Amino acid sequence: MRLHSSYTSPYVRKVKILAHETGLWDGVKEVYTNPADEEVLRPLNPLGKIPALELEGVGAVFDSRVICEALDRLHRGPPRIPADTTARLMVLRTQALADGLADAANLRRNEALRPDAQIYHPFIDRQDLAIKHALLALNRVAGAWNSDDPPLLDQIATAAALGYIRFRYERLEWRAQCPDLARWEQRFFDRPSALLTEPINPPGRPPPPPQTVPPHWPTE
Ligand SMILES: N[C@@H](CCC(=O)N[C@@H](CS)C(=O)NCC(=O)O)C(=O)O
Repeated sequence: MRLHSSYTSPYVRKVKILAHETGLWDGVKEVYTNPADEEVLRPLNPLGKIPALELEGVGAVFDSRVICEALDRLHRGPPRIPADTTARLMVLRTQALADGLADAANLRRNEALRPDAQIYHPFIDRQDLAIKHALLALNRVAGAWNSDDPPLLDQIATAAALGYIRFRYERLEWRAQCPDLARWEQRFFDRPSALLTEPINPPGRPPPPPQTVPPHWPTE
């Protein structure tokens, strides 16, 4: 399996954590692919996004949700997306929430990195609201997560999104409002699968410029 990957993507990290947790990582060849590389990525994923996984007998699989579904069928341990309908929908719902948190964080960052005069502040405010309410909603489910059980895809997706918030918005103060999520975070990020997949600034590239609109926790 070849995984087209990057150093910072939360969606790539979700796939990588799942592969580590399920013992599949040794069978994955990670290839750092620049999404702007039209020749490599576009034929695999017409959307030009990573992650994309090249899978024998299937071809390229994308996006991260489909890749996780594929990986969950390839290992022999307990499934990380439950078969039972209710449990499955609950896990997939939380995955969608966590992915949406990553989406909002990503969109906000791209907007905030524009030149000052071009930034559309209502768009940033809207993403900040999504970030706040996604974190509060994840806090409501995190209280029931037991760290002794193998993590399901809801926890894995949450770790990937939260890891992105930690990486890009270190100064965002969310933990006091989300104590259950903060407690779970402390335990999950000690797992080897989390430690081995920490995002880093791409080697050899200058660090990203500071954001002109600092992240904030909306009061409304
Ligand atoms: N829903 C997709 C999101 C993937 C995504 O947005 N990837 C970003 C990197 S974090 C990307 O490749 N962006 C490049 C582009 O849009 O040109 C997934 O879960 O895989």
